[in-house]
Amino acid sequence: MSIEEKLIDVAKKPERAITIAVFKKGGDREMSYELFNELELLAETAGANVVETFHQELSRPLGATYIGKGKLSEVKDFAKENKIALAIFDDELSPVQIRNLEKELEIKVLDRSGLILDIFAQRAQTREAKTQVELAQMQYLMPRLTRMWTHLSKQYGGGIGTRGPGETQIEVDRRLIRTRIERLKDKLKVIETQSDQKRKSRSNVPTFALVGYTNAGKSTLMKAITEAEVYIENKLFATLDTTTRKFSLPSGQEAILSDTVGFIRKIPSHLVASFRSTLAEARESDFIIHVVDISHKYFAEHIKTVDETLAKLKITDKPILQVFNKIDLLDELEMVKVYQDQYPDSIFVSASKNMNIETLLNKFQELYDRNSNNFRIFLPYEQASLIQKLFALTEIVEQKDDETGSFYYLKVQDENLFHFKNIFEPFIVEDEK
Ligand SMILES: Nc1nc2c(ncn2[C@@H]2O[C@H](COP(=O)(O)OP(=O)(O)OP(=O)(O)O)[C@@H](O)[C@H]2O)c(=O)[nH]1
Ligand SMILES: [Mg+2]
Repeated sequence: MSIEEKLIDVAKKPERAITIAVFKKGGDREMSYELFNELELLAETAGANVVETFHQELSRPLGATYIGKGKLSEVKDFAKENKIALAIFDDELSPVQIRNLEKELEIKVLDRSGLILDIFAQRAQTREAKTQVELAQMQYLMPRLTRMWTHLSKQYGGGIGTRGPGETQIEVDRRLIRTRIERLKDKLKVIETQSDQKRKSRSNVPTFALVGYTNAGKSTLMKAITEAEVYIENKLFATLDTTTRKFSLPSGQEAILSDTVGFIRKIPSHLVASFRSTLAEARESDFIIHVVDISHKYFAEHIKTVDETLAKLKITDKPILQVFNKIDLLDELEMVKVYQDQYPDSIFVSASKNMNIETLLNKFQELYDRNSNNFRIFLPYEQASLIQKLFALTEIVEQKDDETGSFYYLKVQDENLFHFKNIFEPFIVEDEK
């Protein structure tokens, strides 16, 4: 077994686990609880069986052991009595904290970042996702190598004399990992160039990217809009790879929709950084569709997390549409009206029950029209003299005649925009709902 395999093997979690969090003193206790629940979900997604949860209110986690002495011994006693093999902490722990906690508790310690990385590693399917996860894992492991080694030497009988060779071994391992990190980065560059080329080849088609908190229903919405066979599951991080599909806007304009990996609170920064190429589809798209699970009690927290992650990824200069999903799960449908007043620019749908998908597509159309010099005009027959100009200044996508005149759906190049508006402004039709 190579050292890398050994390291990953050590990080494998056994079955029975406990979760531990620090709640901010004076904070909203109910909300802290609810958000802490997410760690349990993550742990179960990774395959652990969470037997008990512990929390302590502190103004901030302790530098040496995260939680206080008293709490620590309570946790230790519980772990002993209940044959717990793994303690999962709700924040990213420092290498020192991990070392101290493992020494104190005498069971394996995993932090939130390690857990999320583990889930990603289990779920990665394509070469791209696998490479990205491995890169993030290596970067995460690097500063934590000491404790891994301590653990290994303990496991392999260690004892007298292990310290010297152990330290040397760490240096060797560090070098190995550093080389591996460089190799993975090179590999990702190649993959990135390939997908850049693919994207460029369809540069004329407007692209919409679904982003949002994990489990918000992005893939389900993708399926509702494009009938794509995508993987949908009531688990965190069902999707890791980007899928893109063609679909048509109500005007008939061809467009592309992409679905990608979800975000989560306290996502490890290495992971966001190494998923750049997967998220490139969102970064390069024309419009961002932010999907929110409205049935989640703290969806406002989720919105905040997604906004922050988008900012980290520097995706801030695009038109964003917020879509509230799972309205079928609201206790009363009238609640939609209340939320609608709160978020007047958003659309409310149920992706799995196919509710309001048409309204959503009309909104897509509106976004596109507003941002791409696309116009709908109605030209009465008595204005027929203007038709020559219309043909000269625009590209007509669609035309419909009725008794009094013609509807045109058209595209205008930037250089003709001023001239076009000068003449045709009075004939522009807003939205034909
Ligand atoms: N009741 C209800 N459930 C929904 C709706 N949309 C999605 N779901 C369910 O929510 C769960 C998550 O859906 P996904 O589409 O996999 O969510 P996602 O955002 O792609 O999640 P990740 O890929 O994990 O980030 C699944 O169990 C879906 O069936 C909806 O409108 N109503
Ligand atoms: Mg998904």
